Amino acid sequence: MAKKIPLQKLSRILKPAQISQDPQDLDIYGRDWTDLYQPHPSAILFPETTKQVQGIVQWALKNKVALVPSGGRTGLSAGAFALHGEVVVSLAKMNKVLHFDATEPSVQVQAGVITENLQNFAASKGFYYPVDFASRGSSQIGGNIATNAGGIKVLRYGMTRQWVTGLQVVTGNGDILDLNKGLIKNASGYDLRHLFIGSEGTLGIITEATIALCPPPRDLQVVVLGLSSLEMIMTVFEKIRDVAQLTAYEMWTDAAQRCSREQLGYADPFKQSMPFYVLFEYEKQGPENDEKILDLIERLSSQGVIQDAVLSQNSQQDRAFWKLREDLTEATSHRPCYKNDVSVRVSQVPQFLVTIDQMIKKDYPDFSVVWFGHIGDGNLHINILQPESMDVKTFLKRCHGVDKALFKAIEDFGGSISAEHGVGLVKKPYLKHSRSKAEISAMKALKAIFDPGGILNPGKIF
Ligand code: 2HG
Ligand code: ZN
Repeated sequence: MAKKIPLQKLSRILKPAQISQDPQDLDIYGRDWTDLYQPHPSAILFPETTKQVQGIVQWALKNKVALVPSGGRTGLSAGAFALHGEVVVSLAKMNKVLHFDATEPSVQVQAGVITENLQNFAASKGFYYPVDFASRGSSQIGGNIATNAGGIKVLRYGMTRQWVTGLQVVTGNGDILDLNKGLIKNASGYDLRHLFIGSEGTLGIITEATIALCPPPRDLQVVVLGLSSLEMIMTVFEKIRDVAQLTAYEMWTDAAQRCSREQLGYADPFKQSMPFYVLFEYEKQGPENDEKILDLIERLSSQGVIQDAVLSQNSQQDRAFWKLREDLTEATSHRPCYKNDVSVRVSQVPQFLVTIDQMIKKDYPDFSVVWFGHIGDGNLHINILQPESMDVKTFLKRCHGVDKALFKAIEDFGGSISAEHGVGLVKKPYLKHSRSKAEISAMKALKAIFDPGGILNPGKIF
């Protein structure tokens, strides 16, 4: 890559205000939420149109400049880090809702629209955009698509991929591709749209998307359970799912609950602490169904499967319960924290978690794991806080050891090294544990087709 970046040549494409080398901007836009690296971008560009993005890519191709596409920068795998003087392309100014179609229903947006704004827009039209997670207020739809974001409602509504009916991207060749054009049925060859979803900015820069919407759920009921074992969590899941229209089934451990209490001052939902907590949410189907669910909770409580249960009484309590789960990233951010998001088949979650817990107890006795996650879809978040008595350097070194053992176990279980955060820089040494040699070489071949100059987010994924 060229050392001197010829930014002056961009003056035909961008206004001066769309190019920043302000040290504060370089620091803000050169990173995401991953806490492991120091950003070092050369400049930040703020295009406002797809044509401008195309102009930037053509300029980068000609001048051998590496580009890092950047959304809301809430990623946790360093997929949006510019470490080596790359030029960051922020989509923040491409934040318009372009078209709403009430018949389908769908909405066409620019990539920089904040996820929560998209949700609110859908609600203002009487519809619902169901992909949801704690970073909704900062993350952007383009970034959500680039990482195929999941979150808390995947159990009912699936991942971001499921909602993208049209996608506009600028490839590393400078081509503008309009993929699938909002169609529901389209059997005309390869569906390239799905290649770009989850490609972490390595094949093209997402500029616009058409997003399907759905009817909003009826009344939602939030319940928090206290449980004594993982097996019980799965038993309750199987039984509750039979009677309740679940929208979420989330879990966290007593160690996680302690972080919420100590760091955020959140009250425990129960009089005494529980080994495991589950939050489940369901869409109410009427009094008869509500009765059935309550009966089941009572029965499971009297059988000792459920230790304690509390049903939210109003929307304020709904939010307070959800915060117990959603704010765990914040509750574990007071000290350096090792984190990983992995997935295994849902039925294998207990065995996997026990395997990892045993490995850590044996090989890393001074580490204590804070587990939480979307247990209903097999996605676990493993967090380990740096022990107070350990220095950062030793901690990070030992975390590499955890990575190796964790990802080896993931391979043995046939799971994924990243369920929803992406590979980015953080997980790229471990991709081979989830993907075969043949798959990785097919991915590299695809990269060479769409980004022959290797200018798009180089060094990410592989
Ligand atoms: C969540 O589910 C997010 O809260 C963040 O995916 C997970 O901080 C984490 O490890
Ligand atoms: Zn998550």
